[in-house]
Amino acid sequence: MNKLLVFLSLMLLTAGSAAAATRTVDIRNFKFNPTPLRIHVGDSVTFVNHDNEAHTATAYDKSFDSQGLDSNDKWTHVFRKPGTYRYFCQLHPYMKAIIIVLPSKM
Ligand SMILES: [Cu+2]
Repeated sequence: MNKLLVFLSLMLLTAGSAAAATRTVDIRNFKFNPTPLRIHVGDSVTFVNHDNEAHTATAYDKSFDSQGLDSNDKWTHVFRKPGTYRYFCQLHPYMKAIIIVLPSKM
């Protein structure tokens, strides 16, 4: 019985801690992947350019901008406000994607 209680307490503690995650958006063949990407407030997103061509990850609302990423460059941004973030590549404006930031897990 005591062991069960300890186990249940640990489960609750684990579920209650909102550990920030780091997710990756791969830029490959002139596409952002995955999109849409759903994350939580406090999570980080690392953009990785796998193309032999420079790209940017730039929010339409200017809330983030990777600037130019050359081949194999990475850039990380922490999302601190919930919302739907539409972004694109300034060098290839037809490259568009979405990150949805949900409120933090309680
Ligand atoms: Cu591009």
